[in-house]
Amino acid sequence: MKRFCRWLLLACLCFPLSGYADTLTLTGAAGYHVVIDLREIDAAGQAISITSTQWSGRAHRWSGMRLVHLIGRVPGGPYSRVHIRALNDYEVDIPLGDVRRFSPLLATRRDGQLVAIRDKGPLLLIWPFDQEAVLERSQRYHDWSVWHISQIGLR
Ligand SMILES: Nc1nc2c(c(=O)[nH]1)N[C@H]1C(S)=C(S)[C@@H](COP(=O)(O)O)O[C@H]1N2
Ligand SMILES: [Mo]
Repeated sequence: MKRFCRWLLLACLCFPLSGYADTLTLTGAAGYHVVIDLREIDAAGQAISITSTQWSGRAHRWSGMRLVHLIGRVPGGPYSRVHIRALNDYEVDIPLGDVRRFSPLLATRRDGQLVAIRDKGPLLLIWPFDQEAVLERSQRYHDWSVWHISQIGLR
């Protein structure tokens, strides 16, 4: 699987103009496993967050879908944590309490444009840093600002 992810990352870096780069795998209890085309998230994507991040000095208009809405679709539970994995094998485990409290955005677009893999796309988790001062002060929300997202699993 790791080898496949590296291959996929390489393929996407080589063909950055081929449009949507990837899919998102969503998993949950009792073997729940769906592969979602990012087009679906983009189409659902009327949620917006205007904020700067640690990687962009200025504020951008991010659009996509609230993570809470996506995980609300997953049957089973109750769940307490969401595990997020990226194309570069980076992974984090976020308590659902933080997700419900700050409602981070699963962003497919920055200022109206799809985000290329070489620009930390195609899917990024954006916390509302400019609206909630506490996020900026705590290192964990920086650590939880995952880009290159490829898998989300509820636990
Ligand atoms: N896909 C992916 N997302 C990631 C990381 C990573 O290595 N890969 N690093 C995380 C960490 S530890 C931090 S602090 C923030 C900011 O990273 P940067 O300042 O190096 O851009 O991105 C987070 N998101
Ligand atoms: Mo970090």
